[in-house]
Amino acid sequence: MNVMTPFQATVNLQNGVIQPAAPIIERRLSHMRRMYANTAEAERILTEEGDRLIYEVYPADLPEEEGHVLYCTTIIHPGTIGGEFHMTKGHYHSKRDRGEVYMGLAGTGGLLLQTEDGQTHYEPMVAGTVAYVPPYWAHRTMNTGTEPFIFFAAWPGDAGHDYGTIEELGFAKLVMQHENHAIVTDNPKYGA
Ligand code: S6P
Ligand code: ZN
Repeated sequence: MNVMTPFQATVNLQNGVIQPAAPIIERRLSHMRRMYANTAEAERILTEEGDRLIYEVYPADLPEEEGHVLYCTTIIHPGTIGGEFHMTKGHYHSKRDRGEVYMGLAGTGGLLLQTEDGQTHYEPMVAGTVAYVPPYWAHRTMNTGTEPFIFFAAWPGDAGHDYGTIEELGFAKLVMQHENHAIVTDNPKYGA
């Protein structure tokens, strides 16, 4: 039996920084240039404006093993690409029957979910929203506001991440800016 020493960490509720944490993960537009529906606009931004920082993840330094509960914060910076809100790559868990809990800490955002049998769902999130990702649902978050959107996540240590399925197929829905709010539209390229 491998007994870990208990510990605590601090989450800064204003900027999402966890201390102590493992090395920060940065996701820039170049890491997800084909994930935005308007790929021509993504390429234009990369060429003319540079490689935008879309989001950052502060992961807890924990073993990715059955029995542990992993956690992190995610900070999605505000902005749009061709009207589509800045978002995470999104993934299924490799073990599809592993769920997850999200809690909004600051800003305004959304959680887009879908199943492999074609169900889709959208939950708006603000500070204090606890959003549950049940087993079998792919999940992607987006910043639908004008300030950084920050949330905390906790999930089973053996869940794993399957990014390839989303990279290949995308999400069936897009979360777009329409005047001053978010609307969920069909992804014209989904399944194409
Ligand atoms: C992990 C959990 C989140 C995301 C993070 C970044 O299971 O769902 O911590 O990893 O929000 O999103 P992504 O899709 O790049 O992992
Ligand atoms: Zn997840």
